[in-house]
Amino acid sequence: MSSIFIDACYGRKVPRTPIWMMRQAGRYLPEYRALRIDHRMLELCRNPALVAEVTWQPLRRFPLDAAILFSDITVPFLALEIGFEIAPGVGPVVETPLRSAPQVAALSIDEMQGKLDFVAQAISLLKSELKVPLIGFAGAPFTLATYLVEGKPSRDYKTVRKMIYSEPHLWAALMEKLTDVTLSHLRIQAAAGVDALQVFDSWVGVLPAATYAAAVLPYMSRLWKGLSGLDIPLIHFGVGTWHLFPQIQSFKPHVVGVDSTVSIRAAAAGPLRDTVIQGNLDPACMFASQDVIAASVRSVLEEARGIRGHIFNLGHGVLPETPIDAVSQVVDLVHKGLD
Ligand code: 1CP
Repeated sequence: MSSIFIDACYGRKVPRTPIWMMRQAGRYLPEYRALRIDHRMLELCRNPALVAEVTWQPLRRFPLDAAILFSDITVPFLALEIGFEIAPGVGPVVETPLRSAPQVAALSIDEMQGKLDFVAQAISLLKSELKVPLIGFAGAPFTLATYLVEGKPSRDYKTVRKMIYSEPHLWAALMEKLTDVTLSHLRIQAAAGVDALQVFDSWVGVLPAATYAAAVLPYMSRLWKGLSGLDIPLIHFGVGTWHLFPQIQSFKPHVVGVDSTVSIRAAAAGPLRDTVIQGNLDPACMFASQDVIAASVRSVLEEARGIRGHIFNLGHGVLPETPIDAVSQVVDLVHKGLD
């Protein structure tokens, strides 16, 4: 498949900037909300035909340059037999938060592949029909740990941060297991035929650089080494990670996704000079007038003008209730490019 998205991931010259949006499937689409009336979120994720349908929904409306598999970073918890649900309007909620050595020791990562067969089936269905690349994804070990240890979405990740400093052996044991979980989750998707993989370390930006170096980087380096045999581009994404860019660049992702607070130009001239950059329109701007949206898109494109490689995206996911016309306008503007 020839694709400007894949070419851009490898830093090859492309005729225009490719675009896709994190959370391009989801609650801002009425056809998604309609499906959710009869199906819980995890039920959608486990049903290959419904996964394919939801993945397709944004592509029927907008000429996006890539699709992203509809799933969630917590889906491997199903294979680990961790009791959890995805609570509407909240996010992942774990029945018994994981905070002790016996709980970590009891996590069984055997036979993940068999238990996540529905993921591979959904990918096969999609690959037979999609005309654009399909991005698979997984949560990075730290971000998975935030849900398992805190037990629910958090603002400050206090329990996790306390564990890192006070119980380094427990933390290391948990990260070892979760690195294997992330590796399996990604390998299953690669074997089923996805064209690129994105690793979401969404919340790791809360850690100081020295803590990341000691408590996260060794596992991310092992993860990236474990993926090096795959012949597809690998994307890293995290929020608020400017201070971590040198360490993130050290394991050599093909692409680094950046949030809306990052100056793409400054990152490309400094700590991300060796990678392609993905981002970073503020998703909130899509609630404004057409003029404001146009100026905001232009500003991202101008920041990225002349850098090694750029994939247009938002700084984080599409917000629920984003006007559909705004999404459409952004895609069209990026396709037209700067004059
Ligand atoms: O319908 C609903 O109520 C469910 C809302 C929802 C959706 C649509 C959740 C719960 N997850 C998803 C899908 C999802 N999750 C995708 C779909 C593919 C796409 O179109 O992009 C992806 C890529 C994810 C990945 C994900 N899940 C991340 C990483 C991306 C990010 O936003 O940083 C994270 C952190 C999660 C956890 C999660 N799952 C759901 C929510 C609301 C959350 C975040 C909770 C929190 O704030 O901590």
